[in-house]
Amino acid sequence: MANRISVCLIFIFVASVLGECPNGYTRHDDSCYKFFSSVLATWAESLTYCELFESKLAVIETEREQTFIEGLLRREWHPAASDGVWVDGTDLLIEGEWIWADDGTPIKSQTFQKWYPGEPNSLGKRGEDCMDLLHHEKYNWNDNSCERKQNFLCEIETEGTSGSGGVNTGGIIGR
Ligand SMILES: [Ca+2]
Ligand SMILES: [Ca+2]
Ligand SMILES: [Ca+2]
Repeated sequence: MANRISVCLIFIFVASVLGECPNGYTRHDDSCYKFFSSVLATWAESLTYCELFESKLAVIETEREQTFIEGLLRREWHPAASDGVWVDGTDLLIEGEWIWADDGTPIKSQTFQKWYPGEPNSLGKRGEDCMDLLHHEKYNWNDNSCERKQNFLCEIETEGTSGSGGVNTGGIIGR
């Protein structure tokens, strides 16, 4: 029994060193992604869901990442899925100043942005302060009402070989 447990622990250890994704998550570059397409949640609820599974709402930093995400959402889309998919962007703190909630990075400081033309438009009396990807707008970025219940995309940033090509940068992690 004890042996089984230690074998099990070794597997978990090896898996985490190799940077494998937890069950249900899909790897792309240094991250793992999970599209929760059967849960409807407000933006804040979806953030909590992601945390429950050791992840965060997706932070989209590059065109390459956006393209992967579009493919993933398209593949897993189904007729009962919501049109919008929550990701981590918000301007809840200061209207018009979009940040990634995870670490507060201003989105305008990022070279890559993919707002749908005319977005963010903060529609309606109460405005729109949370970012989603709209299925009918080819998963370009939109601002939506944070209270809306819809599906969401979680991301785990794994450590290990960062950058492309798997260059060994000298083992900063785990030494
Ligand atoms: Ca990311
Ligand atoms: Ca807003
Ligand atoms: Ca909008």
